[in-house]
Amino acid sequence: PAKPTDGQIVMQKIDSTTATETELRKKLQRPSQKSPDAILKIVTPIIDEVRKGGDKAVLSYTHKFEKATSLTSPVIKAPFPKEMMDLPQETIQAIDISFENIRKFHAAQKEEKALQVETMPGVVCSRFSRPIERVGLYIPGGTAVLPSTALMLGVPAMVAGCQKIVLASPPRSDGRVTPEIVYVAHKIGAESIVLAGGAQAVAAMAYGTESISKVDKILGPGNQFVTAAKMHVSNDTNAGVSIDMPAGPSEVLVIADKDANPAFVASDLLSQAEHGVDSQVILIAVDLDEQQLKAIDDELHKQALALPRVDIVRGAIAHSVTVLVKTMDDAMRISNDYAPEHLILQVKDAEQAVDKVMNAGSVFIGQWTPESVGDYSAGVNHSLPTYGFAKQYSGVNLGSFMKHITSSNLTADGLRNVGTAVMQLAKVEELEAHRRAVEMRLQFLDGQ
Ligand code: HSO
Ligand code: ZN
Repeated sequence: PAKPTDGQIVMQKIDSTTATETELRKKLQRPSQKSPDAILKIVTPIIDEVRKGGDKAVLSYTHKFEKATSLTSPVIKAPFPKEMMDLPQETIQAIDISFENIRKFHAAQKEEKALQVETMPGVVCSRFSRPIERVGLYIPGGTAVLPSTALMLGVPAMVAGCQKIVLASPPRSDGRVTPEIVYVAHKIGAESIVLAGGAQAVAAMAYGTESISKVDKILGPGNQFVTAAKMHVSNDTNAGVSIDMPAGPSEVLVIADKDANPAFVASDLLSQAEHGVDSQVILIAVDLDEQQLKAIDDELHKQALALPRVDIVRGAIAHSVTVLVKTMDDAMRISNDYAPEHLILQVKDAEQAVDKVMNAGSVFIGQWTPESVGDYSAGVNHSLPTYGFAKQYSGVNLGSFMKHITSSNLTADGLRNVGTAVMQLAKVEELEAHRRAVEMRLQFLDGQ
């Protein structure tokens, strides 16, 4: 297999037809994360400080970590001043278009009416949904500003009908929030923007402070400190807060066959690689010959060198890999086992291949669908399960901002029909009050 040579930006290769399962698994392992215990040791005292010290504690962390020493309040409340969202017309338009597409796609996820089933004559079970009342949306700072993440979390929260939407994002060192984020906050009707990042922002929203509203659920991606803090507060029954899903570094898996354009394939791999040195990109090459593989390698190298974030790309590519397979079935099997956050299908019958997708956060079908369209504007959500969690989690969707409530409604006949089963099971469990609650009513009916 080719090794990254001097300066050459190239992915390692593994031939699945000669490698063992174990070798393949090893190559496809995600870059390892710091131990959760080590992170928790750093995060727990910060959470405790915020619980005790409220606004003052949050502010002092922001002074320290964000160097935003001029800041005098850890939060700004709506209505946000116009001058905080001063943006070029093209940016406003881009946000507006994306907002509308995301709104449409998530509005279509609404369940119009309650589900109702008569399980036995006179026994009616229903299920209906209600919005989570207060949500906290974490928008990471770091190496890139991410107003798109504010859209991906904020628009579904708005569509779901959450009454209070709190955004949190680390301010720049001048104490300001990115104007694009303020504009999105304004459009989704956010109540406030917490000017803090990391564990301190998570703790502030989980417990509330004098001026920061407590929320019921915290969503959004973040670094290992944010993730650890989210896990910590969601485990604290006193906080009464839940979270969306465990977050890890971004990843993409591209399946390409002879039909794929090498330049397009390389561009998709690179758009995910530029997110961070810990990102991982996988190419599954279906029955490509030496020349076709080289064409992709050459494109990757050439395009990477022309990128402003080439250094980040180098880091990501160093633990990324090309897997050679013979058939589309092999490709799908490996992909389903890896469970990528993003799956890109640049193959002949891309639409048909979708039927075989078992595990993936979001799928991008065919050569005209780069991942970037989903990252920003198509309408699908970009807050997706990483690190193999696509095996058991869905990405953020309308349902992430709602909960289901069930109800039962029985007539007298309904109770007569189901009562015997209830009484018998209560007897088995030796819960006499349960049994009598039914028996008493049935006797009452008999007496009528
Ligand atoms: N690809 C990222 C989302 C994103 N891309 C935000 C650009 N901005 C999620 O994995
Ligand atoms: Zn992206």
